[in-house]
Amino acid sequence: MKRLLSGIKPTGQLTLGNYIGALRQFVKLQDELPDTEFFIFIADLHAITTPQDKGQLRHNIKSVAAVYMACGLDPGRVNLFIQSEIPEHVMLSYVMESTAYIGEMERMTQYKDKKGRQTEGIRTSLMTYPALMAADILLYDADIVPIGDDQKQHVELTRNLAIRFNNAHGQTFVVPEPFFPKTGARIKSLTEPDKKMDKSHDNPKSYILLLDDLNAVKNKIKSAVTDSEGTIRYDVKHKPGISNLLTIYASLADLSIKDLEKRYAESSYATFKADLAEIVVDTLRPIQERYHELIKHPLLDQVLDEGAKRAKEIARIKMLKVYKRLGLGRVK
Ligand code: ATP
Ligand code: LTN
Repeated sequence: MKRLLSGIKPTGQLTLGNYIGALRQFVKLQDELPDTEFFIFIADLHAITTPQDKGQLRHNIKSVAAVYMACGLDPGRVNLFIQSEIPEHVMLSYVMESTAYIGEMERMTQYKDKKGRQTEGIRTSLMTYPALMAADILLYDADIVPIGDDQKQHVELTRNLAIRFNNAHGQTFVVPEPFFPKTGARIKSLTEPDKKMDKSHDNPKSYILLLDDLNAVKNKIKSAVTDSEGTIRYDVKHKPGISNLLTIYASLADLSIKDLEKRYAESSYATFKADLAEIVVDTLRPIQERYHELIKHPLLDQVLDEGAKRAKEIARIKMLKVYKRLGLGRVK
């Protein structure tokens, strides 16, 4: 049976970008790939590459798990678990650090971006983070890794590390394939449409949170930055704002951007934005309702316990194999 794996960091509340680029894809794939076992996890160890408040982090971990389920992940189909509950992630991460070169880590665009935004106290783990991500993937022999555009380089590095390790020590890891959504792999900020919509951004108007108040959502869409041309057409270079809104619309309504351009050929930005606001609100309303039921329900802990149990089974065996291949300890 093939395996699919992906993770999300609990570094804040999830955005519409996370939903379109990640969560929605997982839900679709769970029906499209019936013969694939799913591993979806909350990457809490990745969160501490930057400072976190302990209480907030604890809340976010459960909250992200509840959001996953509220978006339609079926606990009968998916192993949902918390990364830090499986110590093998850290064990394999160290092995990956001992497989990767420093130059490879320093070249990662996300590291360079994040380092640029912080002035002091940049943690070592911010740089070595792709080794942990490689470990997350290789531990479970994942064949398919659905991700947004920003994670492409990390999966490419994971493939290189798997190949390097296999060549040096014998066949140990499956070389994973990334999987990108057809539309919406990179939803942009509503205020700066040349940048990614990002939950760690300072300006709340730049992102839509899945749990945002629905009136606030409408206002954020109405005040989204566009341009002065007045025609609704897709042109990322000259019209990044409208192009981003078209992408959000097309993804949520399952329509093509071409169809939307035709439909709104004679319309104003205000009409287009009002329709989009309705679609976003109609998408978020049922997710929010299910979320508020789930976050208090004991089912959530049961699902996370079962997910951890299955993950542990696989991770333990893989780690024994890796240590043996490397000649560590007394494992024969
Ligand atoms: P941070 O801002 O803390 O780095 P993030 O949202 O970039 O967080 P995650 O929450 O771990 O990072 O992202 C989870 C998944 O959501 C990843 O697969 C990522 O590619 C996808 N994703 C994140 N932001 C967007 C976006 N704006 N558009 C499309 N997909 C996105
Ligand atoms: N690095 C990713 C989250 C992540 C992930 C993974 C995604 C951690 N481990 C393994 C896919 C597979 C991010 O920041 N979005």
